[in-house]
Amino acid sequence: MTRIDALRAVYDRLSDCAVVTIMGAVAAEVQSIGHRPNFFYLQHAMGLASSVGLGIALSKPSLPVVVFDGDGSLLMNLGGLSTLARYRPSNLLHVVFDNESLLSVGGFPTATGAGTRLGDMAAAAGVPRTARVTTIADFVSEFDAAQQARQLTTLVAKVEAIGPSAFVTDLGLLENRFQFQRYLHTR
Ligand SMILES: Cc1ncc(C[n+]2csc(CCOP(=O)(O)OP(=O)(O)O)c2C)c(N)n1
Repeated sequence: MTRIDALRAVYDRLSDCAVVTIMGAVAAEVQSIGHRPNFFYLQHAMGLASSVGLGIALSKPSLPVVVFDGDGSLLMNLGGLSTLARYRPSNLLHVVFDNESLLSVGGFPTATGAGTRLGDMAAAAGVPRTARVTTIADFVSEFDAAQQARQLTTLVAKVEAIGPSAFVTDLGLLENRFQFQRYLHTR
C-alpha cells in the first residue's frame, strides 16, 4: 500500500474533521489531493502532531480529529502516547503511516523496520483501541471502525517508503495557521 493511495481512499471522510499532519511528505501528499481549511500541516515541530491533535480533541469534544503521523515522528515523541492514553479523547483518531523510514529527509531507516511495533507500544501506553493494517481495504475499514467506535484509536498503516517527487506548496505557514484557527472558531 502507498500512503497517497491510503489518503485518497479516506479523503472524502475528512471534510467534517479537524486534520493535523506531520511535516514533509505526508503534508505534501494531502495538499496534492486537495487542501481544505480544516487541514493543518504541523511544519517543523517533529513528533508533536499527535500532541496538537490531543489539545484540539480535548477542547472541541464534539469535533472529530484525525492526526496523520509518521513512524519517525512518533518515535521522537513516544511520551506523547502515554499522554494520549491518559486523557483518551473519544474524538481522536491517530493514524501512523509506518514506512520504516525518515522518508522526508532522505529515507534513513527507522527502528520499525527492525521489529519495533508502534501499535503494541500505543496499546502498552494505554491507548484503548489499536489496529495495524497493510492493505487499502483494511485501512478504510479500520478508519471507519475507529470513527464509529468513538474511542481513542491508534491505527498503524504499514506503507511503502514512497513519497512525492517534490514538496511544493503555495500555502504559507502563517496562512495555514490562521485559516485553521478560523475554522476551529466555527466549530
Ligand atoms: C526536531 C526535528 N528533527 C529533525 C527534523 C527533520 N525531519 C523532517 S521530516 C523528518 C522525517 C520524518 O519521518 P517520518 O515521521 O517517518 O515521516 P516520513 O518522512 O517518513 O513521511 C525529519 C527527520 C525536524 N524537522 N525536526
